[in-house]
Amino acid sequence: MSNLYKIIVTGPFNSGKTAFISTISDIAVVTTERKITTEDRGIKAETTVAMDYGRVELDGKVLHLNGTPGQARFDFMWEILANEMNGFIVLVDSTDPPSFPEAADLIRLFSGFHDAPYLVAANKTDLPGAVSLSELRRGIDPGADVTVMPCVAIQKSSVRQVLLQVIELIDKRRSV
Ligand SMILES: Nc1nc2c(ncn2[C@@H]2O[C@H](COP(=O)(O)OP(=O)(O)O)[C@@H](O)[C@H]2O)c(=O)[nH]1
Ligand SMILES: [Mg+2]
Repeated sequence: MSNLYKIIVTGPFNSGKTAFISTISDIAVVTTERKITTEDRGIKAETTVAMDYGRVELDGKVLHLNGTPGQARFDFMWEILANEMNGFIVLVDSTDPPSFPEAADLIRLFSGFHDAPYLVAANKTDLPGAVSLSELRRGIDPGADVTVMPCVAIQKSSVRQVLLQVIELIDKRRSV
């Protein structure tokens, strides 16, 4: 089993994606420009996307974390990125119910591209305005089998918990 995990960290604007990656990354988080190339009927198309990138080693496993940019462009470039990923985390700001529909859209978008394991991280649960996990689940309605877990992206132990959970989902998938 490979010890390399490519994970997308997505979520609405201000949900905590950059904080999540910065808190845990072993390297300084960089906003990288990535060149993405696709080929359709022999014609190569290339574009550059900017995304937060971090890397962390957890229990001997190497995780590459790619945070989607604030204003995600919902086009085929995301599909290409998604296709090389082993799993997704959808971060949601628990204090911002108006952002829940966008989180639901992101779940549909990324899970539609590629059948990779994912979970929903209910972020900012340390703040007084955070709604309960069950309210957040009702607002996003990800399906009964999808894990929704609390998260505080500015706390390393919390980010670690979320990542270990995603690794478990990916390993389960890899072993079947
Ligand atoms: N209290 C608290 N603040 C958070 C948490 N996660 C992110 N933030 C703050 O929320 C704001 C937006 O976070 P950021 O990572 O920039 O969101 P992004 O747009 O998804 O990259 C920043 O001021 C963060 O410090 C959290 O779990 N708890
Ligand atoms: Mg950001």
